[in-house]
Amino acid sequence: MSDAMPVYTGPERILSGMQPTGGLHIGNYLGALKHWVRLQEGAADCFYCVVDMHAITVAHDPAELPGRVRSAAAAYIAAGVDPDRSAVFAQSAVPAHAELAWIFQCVARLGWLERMTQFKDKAGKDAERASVGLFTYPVLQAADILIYKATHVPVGEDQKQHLELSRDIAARFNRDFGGGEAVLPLPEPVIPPSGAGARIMSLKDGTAKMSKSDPSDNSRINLHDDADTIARKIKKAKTDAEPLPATTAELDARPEARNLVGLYAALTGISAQAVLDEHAGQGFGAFKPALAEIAVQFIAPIAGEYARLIADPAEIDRVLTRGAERARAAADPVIAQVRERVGYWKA
Ligand code: AQP
Repeated sequence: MSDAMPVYTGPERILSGMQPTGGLHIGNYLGALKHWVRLQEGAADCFYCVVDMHAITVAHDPAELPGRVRSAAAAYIAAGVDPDRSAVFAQSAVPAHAELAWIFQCVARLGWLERMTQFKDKAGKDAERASVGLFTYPVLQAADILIYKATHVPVGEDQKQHLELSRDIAARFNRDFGGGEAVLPLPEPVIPPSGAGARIMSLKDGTAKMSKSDPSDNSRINLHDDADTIARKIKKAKTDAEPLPATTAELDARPEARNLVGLYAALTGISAQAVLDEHAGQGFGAFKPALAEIAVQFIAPIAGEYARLIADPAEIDRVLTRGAERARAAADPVIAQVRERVGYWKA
């Protein structure tokens, strides 16, 4: 669907979230969190939620979920999110997300959802047995964004398709219920340029993205890993027998080598070509310890702050309570306007 006129004129707002499906990893940081931190320096209000409603679309242990929400919130803050500036909260603490998601389920078309590749990846071979929630997940994601009329959404490259769906839903809502007005913005993804951490791959398979819910902890570097664990995981990372080449083009057929070079580049803020300029000709026996040293230096302050924060769950709960109050105050007028636009009864 094209971006129909008229144009949204409301203020800039930032929204993003992560699922509490496991400890956050370096891919989550480089693809998203790093940019959350940068964006909170600007003038726009930032809303950073822990999307626990998304986490229940797959099998989960109810006894563990609250702790995982606290863990994700602690990781956000350890990575540099400032809860005095940005609203940090649990998605389920703001019921308007769910209310708007239902309305959007009636706006989105089945064909749009059927094209979503992440559902196919996550549902696997037995899609018939996947929850309906996993299928409609991108609709809830659109509600997460648009309940705050967020204009910008910092995410990794893997989320680009979902963001396009959010834009389609907003455009369709405006067309059907806007009465000539752009009630909802068409949110823009804020995606790091490729090579800068947009997509970090698994340490065990250079063709699969690094993921919290990968059953193997050795596939990822967690933001809470200690130095020995990081060094061990990098040492065990899958590679090939060739030395590093002189040009990035020569990495194209070597996904694992490309991933480790990309990780080095993202952690040091230099280009992949600059990494090769420094390390071409080296085997992984030499490159891996160099990468491990960089990764340890990078993670250590985040892991230290995370350990301090997670030791005080009551303080994390206070942050989440304050964040939810702020989020509800922003969501309430939007859901009231949307209810009125779709014609819900009101006494
Ligand atoms: N490997 C990655 N490289 C770059 N960015 C990534 N993100 C996730 N993995 C990578 C970004 O981090 C945010 C987290 O999104 P999410 O929690 O909703 O779930 P996800 O994208 O499915 O992330 P995971 O880690 O793979 O979790 P699970 O295993 O639970 O599905 C998003 O902005 C994403 O782009």
